[in-house]
Formats: sequence, structure tokens, C-alpha cells
Amino acid sequence: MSANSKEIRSEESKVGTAPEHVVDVHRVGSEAPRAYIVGIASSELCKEEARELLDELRGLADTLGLEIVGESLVNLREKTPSLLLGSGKAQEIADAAEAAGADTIVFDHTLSAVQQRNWEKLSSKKVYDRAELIIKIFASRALTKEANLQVELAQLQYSLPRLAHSYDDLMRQRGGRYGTKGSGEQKIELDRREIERRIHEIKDELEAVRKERTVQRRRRERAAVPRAAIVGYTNAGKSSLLNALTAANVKAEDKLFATLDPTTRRIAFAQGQTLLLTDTVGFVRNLPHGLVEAFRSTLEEAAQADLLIHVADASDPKVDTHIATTLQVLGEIGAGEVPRILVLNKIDLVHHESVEDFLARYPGSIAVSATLSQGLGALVDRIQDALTSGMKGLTLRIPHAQYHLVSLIMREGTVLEEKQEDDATWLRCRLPERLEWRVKDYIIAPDA
Ligand SMILES: Nc1nc2c(ncn2[C@@H]2O[C@H](COP(=O)(O)OP(=O)(O)O)[C@@H](O)[C@H]2O)c(=O)[nH]1
Ligand SMILES: [Mg+2]
Repeated sequence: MSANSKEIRSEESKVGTAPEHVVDVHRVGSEAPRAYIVGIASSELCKEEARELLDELRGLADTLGLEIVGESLVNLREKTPSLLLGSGKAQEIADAAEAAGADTIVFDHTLSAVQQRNWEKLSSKKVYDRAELIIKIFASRALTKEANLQVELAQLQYSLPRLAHSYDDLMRQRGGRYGTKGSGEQKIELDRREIERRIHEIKDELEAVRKERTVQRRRRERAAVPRAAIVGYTNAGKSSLLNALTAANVKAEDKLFATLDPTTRRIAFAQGQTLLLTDTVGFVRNLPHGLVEAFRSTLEEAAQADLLIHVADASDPKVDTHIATTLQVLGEIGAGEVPRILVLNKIDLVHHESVEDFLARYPGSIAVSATLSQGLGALVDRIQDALTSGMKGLTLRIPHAQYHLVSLIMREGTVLEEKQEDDATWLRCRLPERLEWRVKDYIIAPDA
């Protein structure tokens, strides 16, 4: 059966809002920031790898809603303390960014506070490094209390070593909520202590949240509509797949808003079944050490889904490693048992044989091209199978006195149709077979 015959309707809904502590420059004004991105190859990082990382940085910037207006890949021979690059090269880049109309420069390399400040002076633009960009993305995607705390912790830990060197700049540009503008050693010392105090506080709060959560997790009342989360590396094509499946286009809308909130869409299948599909925060190749926990807790909530759609990039030479890492992390955040579909995307970019190889290596996986809408029919079939396997279709009439059974069905099954009658709830639903006995007295008819 093809995707067309299923008639996929789509409707967008947005879940969650950006957390309060994201004082984000990107929200100011309605224009997307125009970014010039700079990759760095060096003796430690060959040009090819630097190019891959730069591609990823572009994806990250895109996730955050930046418009990329230009890029450079620089071959760094010797790092300089003031600008990282030699002054001639630095000026060249600043000029290129200016010519491209950029208002922001993003480096695919860690910048010290001094380097960042010097770059901002040299270019009269906002300047970020990779870690800061990633922190901003996590902050925009953190939904749970724990994720928000983890991200705040990462932000504070990131800013602490940069504090002494560029106190004024940091507070002015980073929109920190700790203290106002000021200068002098004493003030820096006060703020350092304030930040350290807050770091301790967050760690305590995190511990408390974790204790609570082990009880709550997964036990949360599930919505009647099943949820699927799209997971995988940045640039694998998660957003493209979401778009292709819902046949809607994020980019056409208010992109700033769309990308600052985790995007969840509703897919309605022809049979009347619906599914909420969430695009999750992507895995990153060289995730800075201090951001690992923030990443995990940001992914965690979304990964507590009924189904995971794991997208891998066929054109990426490291695809196997990425799949293994993704599976490992999913296991570690308690999502290892969630049913999964492995999707090999971008098959239009690789040879037919390597797709065949992949499918043989990962039995049950599905090959697609999100941008060319190839293979989506098979994927939709698989999604529907996964949602309904082990489920039995039933039509029920449950007296209001037995309302707890309605709650049970909403929690454990899928409600396809629901009508309130005077003394009962009429339901057409799918319920795991193991629970059928609980409702057997109220079955009107088995369903297809
Ligand atoms: N050739 C090709 N490019 C794709 C495909 N799917 C996604 N892309 C491109 O890969 C890049 C990353 O896609 P995106 O959906 O943003 O990835 P995400 O970071 O996982 O959300 C974009 O430039 C897409 O246009 C595909 O099936 N074929
Ligand atoms: Mg994306």
C-alpha cells in the first residue's frame, strides 16, 4: 500500500514553551539572526572531519532558527590567544561576514572569553562558539524540570571560567540573570560566589527531582493518542522526515517560533487512528563533556513515547557508530524497551548496494528519502503495525460507575472514537490483549 492511499492528514500543534531562563537573543525582533559560520581544521582535526563538523554546525544553527549567510573552513596552523586565528585571517573572516550581511558569527571551536570578546570587537557582531550554540538549543528544547535544571547547570558551568575575563561582556550579551552590569574584581568575586552557590543549589534540586521521578516516570497518565518520537543525530533528517510525514512545512511558517519550541504534529491515518509525532533534540558528534547530562535529560521526556522512530543518515560514513551510540543512550535514559523502527534516510545519496547492505545488517529497518518522499508508504505501514501489535480492537459501553476502566483504556490503549451517553461511555478502541479480561463485561463487539 502506498502512502497516498492512506491519506495522511496533518495538523500542527505545539507543545510546551521555552523555559523562563532562556533569555535568548534570538527571540528579540522578528528577523532571524543572520549567521556566518566558521569551521576550523588543524593538526588535530583533518580537513574532512572539520568539514563534517561544520555541516553539523550548520544543522545546529538551523535548529536554532539562525539563517546561515556564509561560511569558511579555516586551516589553523597555530592558535593565538587573542583571536584563535592570526590577525590577517581574522580580519579576512570578519570582512567576509560583513559582506555576507551577517550579524552573528559562530565558531566550530571553543573560544576563550578573551577570544570571544576580541572577536566581537573586531567584527561588531555577536560571536558564539559551538558549546554555547548547543546550550541554547538544549535550553529551547528542555521541557521537564530536570532538563531545565540540567541546562541551567550547563550554562552556569560554561560561564564560570569565562567570568573573570569578560565580566561585562558576559553579563551584557549572555543575558545572565545573575547580577547586573558592573565591573571590578570585587563584583566578579561576588558573582562567582553567587554562581557557585546556584550550582550547588541546582545539584541539590536535581537530586530531589530524580528521587521523585523514579516513582512518577512512565506512570504519568498517558494521553489517549499514542506518541512517537523521532530520534537520531543532528542532520540525519529528523525534521525533514517529520515534515514529509505530515506533509507540512516548518520552514514556511514563523520559523523562529517553530524552532524555539519542540515541534509536535498530529498525523491522522485513514483508519481514523491518530499519532502525535515529536521531533527531538538531535545527537551531536562531539558533544562537549559538560553538556552530556543536559542532552540526556532533554531527550528523556520525549523518548518516553509509545514508539521511537530512529533516523540514520545513509550518506554518513559513521552511520553504524551513530546508530550504536543512539541505542546505547536510549538504553541509559530508560527508553531501551520502547518499540523502535530504524529508518535509513537519504537513500537518494548512496548506491543501491549500500542500501541493500544496510537493510541486511539491520533487519526490519526501512529505507527512505525524506526529501524525495520515497519509502514513506512502507514506513507508515510499519508505524501502524507497531502501534497496534498486541492490541485488540474492541467496541465497549462502559457504565459511568466503572469510569476507572475508561481511564485504564486511555492509559494503556488507544481510543479511536468516544461518545458520552447518559449513563455510560461508548468507546471504540484498541487495547493490549492482556487487558481484555478487565473490560470483558462491557464488550459490545470485537472490532476489525
Ligand atoms: N539528499 C537528501 N537530503 C536530505 C534528506 N533528508 C534530509 N536531508 C537534508 O539533510 C539536512 C538535515 O536535515 P534535517 O531534517 O534538518 O535534519 P535533523 O537535524 O535531523 O532535523 C538538510 O539539509 C536536509 O535537506 C534526504 O532524504 N535526502
Ligand atoms: Mg531538526
